[in-house]
Amino acid sequence: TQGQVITCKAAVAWEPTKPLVIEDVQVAPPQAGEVRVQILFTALCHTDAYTWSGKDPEGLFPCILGHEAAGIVESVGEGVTEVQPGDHVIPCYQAECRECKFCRSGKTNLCGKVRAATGVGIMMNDRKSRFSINGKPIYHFMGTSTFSQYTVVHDVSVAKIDPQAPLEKVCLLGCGVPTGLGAVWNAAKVEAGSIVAIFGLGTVGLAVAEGAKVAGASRIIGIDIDSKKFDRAKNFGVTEFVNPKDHDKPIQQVIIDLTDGGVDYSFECIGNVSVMRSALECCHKGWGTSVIVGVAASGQEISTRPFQLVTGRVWKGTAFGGFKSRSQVPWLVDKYMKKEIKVDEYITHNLTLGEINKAFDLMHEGGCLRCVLST
Ligand code: NAD
Ligand code: AHE
Ligand code: ZN
Repeated sequence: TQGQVITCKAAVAWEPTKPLVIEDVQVAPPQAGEVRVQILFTALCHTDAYTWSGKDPEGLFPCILGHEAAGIVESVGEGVTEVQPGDHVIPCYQAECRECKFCRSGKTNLCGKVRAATGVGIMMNDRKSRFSINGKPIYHFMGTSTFSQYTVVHDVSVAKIDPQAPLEKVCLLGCGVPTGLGAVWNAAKVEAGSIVAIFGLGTVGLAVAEGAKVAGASRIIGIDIDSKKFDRAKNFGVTEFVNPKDHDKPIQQVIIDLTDGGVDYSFECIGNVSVMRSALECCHKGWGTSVIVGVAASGQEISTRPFQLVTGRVWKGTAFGGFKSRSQVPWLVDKYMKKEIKVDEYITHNLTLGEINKAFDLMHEGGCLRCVLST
């Protein structure tokens, strides 16, 4: 198949909110600096649902969504040296070129090399899509488009991993789990003994809990409006639960009262701007740090009294948990193989690519964390 167009099945989002359609899609061969990957397993993340909803200012249609996956390199374009056909890989929506201003700064995991293209659903080389249906181009998404049996990604957007690792599990290391762990380890740098509050106990929030437990946090307070989330969260390290619906007071006041003045670190893992405010304001005066992880819709803005920051609270955010993707995803896979981090426990459902609309429906049910699709 090398050098040839591959026709395969992919789930196409033709329009916001309209059910995805499994189509025969033509996937062009990889050009210079590109890699064609056979996707074997892909999970769904709430960011896919967010873009599908039409609320993502970067959402373009028709497109192939999906960004949490694992597969095998099918072929590589000219000049690609770091991966070869047969390599097991995880596509990385946050690239790492190791050459751009961002990568060289040592201050961020964001990479500038291909971001301008991945934000508008095309490849850098010729500013075109590699996906088409009978000649009509279909946009890429986040530089990954994993809801397809084959995809084309930039070489800076693919991490080579241990071939022994089970792809049906480690696909989760493409987004949600690293995001939560890294929010704790890289963005907040939680110290042993800290008090932590987590708003939202989905996959990302539970991975924050796991990261905080590993970091030695003394109290891990989980906040969710769905009390059904609480039992499971204990297994990920959450020590106390608060449902805002059980209280008349603002949730930040409830947390402040519980913690003698506020928490050391808080994490917003929902994407709700009013919860982001609560998460900041439940932090302790003088040092409390709040990390925004949730993705809020287009047009939404955060606010607080500047006095909150004047008196020492810190507001920050993180993408992919601050992990440098190509360097650190293989390290996370190794940690999973050594049983130092959980992955299997976040997988609550397994379906096929053909059942993707059912998988999106499942996301809105409280019991679902990650649903892994086999392609
Ligand atoms: P999820 O929907 O599984 O989890 C969200 C949780 O928040 C649910 O348990 C829900 O019951 C709870 N919730 C909703 N409204 C609430 C409220 N007002 N107060 C308290 N709890 C509330 O989602 P997820 O997959 O864990 O993702 C969480 C967010 O993180 C999403 O916005 C997603 O887009 C974003 N995300 C960001 C990054 C990043 O790099 N920054 C990476 C992955 C996901
Ligand atoms: N396109 C959205 C922003 C979406 C967003 O913030 N994406 C996160 C990853 S979420 C993964 O589930 C991210 O990495 N952001 C940094 C980046 O470079 O995109 C919008 O609102 O415009
Ligand atoms: Zn995601």
